[in-house]
Amino acid sequence: MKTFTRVDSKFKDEFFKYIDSAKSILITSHTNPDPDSMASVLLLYTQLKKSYPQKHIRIIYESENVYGWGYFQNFDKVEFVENILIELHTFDLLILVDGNTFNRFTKKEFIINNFKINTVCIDHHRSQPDKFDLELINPLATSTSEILYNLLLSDLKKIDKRAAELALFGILGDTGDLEFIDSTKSSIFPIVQRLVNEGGIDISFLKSKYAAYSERIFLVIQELTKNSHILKIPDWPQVMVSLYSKEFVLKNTLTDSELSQGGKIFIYLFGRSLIKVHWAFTVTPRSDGSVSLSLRSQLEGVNVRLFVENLGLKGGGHDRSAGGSFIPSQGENLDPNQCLDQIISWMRLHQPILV
Ligand SMILES: [Mn+2]
Repeated sequence: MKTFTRVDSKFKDEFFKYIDSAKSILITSHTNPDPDSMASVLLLYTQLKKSYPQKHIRIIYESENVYGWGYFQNFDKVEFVENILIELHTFDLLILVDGNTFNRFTKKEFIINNFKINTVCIDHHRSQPDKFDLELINPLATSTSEILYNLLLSDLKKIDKRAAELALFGILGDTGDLEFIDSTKSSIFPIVQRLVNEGGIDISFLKSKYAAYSERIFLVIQELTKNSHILKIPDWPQVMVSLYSKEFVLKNTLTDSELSQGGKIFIYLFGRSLIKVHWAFTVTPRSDGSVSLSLRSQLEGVNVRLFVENLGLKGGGHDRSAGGSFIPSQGENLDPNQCLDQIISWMRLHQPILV
């Protein structure tokens, strides 16, 4: 096992040794992909295919289909499956991006050592990583896309438009359109400058290609706004919470992906800006019977990554942006209101850990 925290020539040598010796490569990332996850798998695929056109490379997510990102190069190559483990034994190299534990890309229990496969991880999360043959984890990077820029694009004489768009898609996603940046992350600005210049990119035009939302998603945002309330629990910073009932989801035949998208827009718009309310989360019933949380926080709010981990949910993320799920036992259909009650009871018994 070799561990790196930054892209240097040693890491590049190691990385391309694995690529050179692999006959078939599986690129994957966490379930319910966000922009950085999707940008990372596409960027990796696109650049590797340019250098190794003959190699068998596939992008597979164990996730429900995702719509709305078809503008990006090679999005049509992304496969969404129910059980990625069925595919796993047909590859000799697994590259996991934007996640650093095996349970981020599959919900199934499995032991990686039972597969004859090399493993590479490229990520920027702070959570405790699993063991990979080669890993590069840099929690100071704004995004996995930034790391992949350094690995695949920074040495190029000129970055082509489609690759620049991908890298920018991921960076904008994980920085909240360049909002969540402090002095530890400001080295992203010259990268953004180069991507915008060489890609000839107008950011608002690019965003119109992937961030526009449908009336159905607007319905989700309206429902969340209507149902939102502020929770005041002793010792805890006030939190904005919103949820919707299973009846609302069924009546409007909303898909998991529409609920996620609406939830993210709601929390992005309203979750961190209310005076004296520094964190927020949404509670969402899912088609597989689970209930998922999406959480955002800011300074003076709660560390939402640790909140999810300490609550014992499946999931993870960053200190100020995380997600997690209550997993039902076989055949069970969890109720969002009961899950929220469970969270509130837990909060009453525990002390908050702030950002
Ligand atoms: Mn990321």
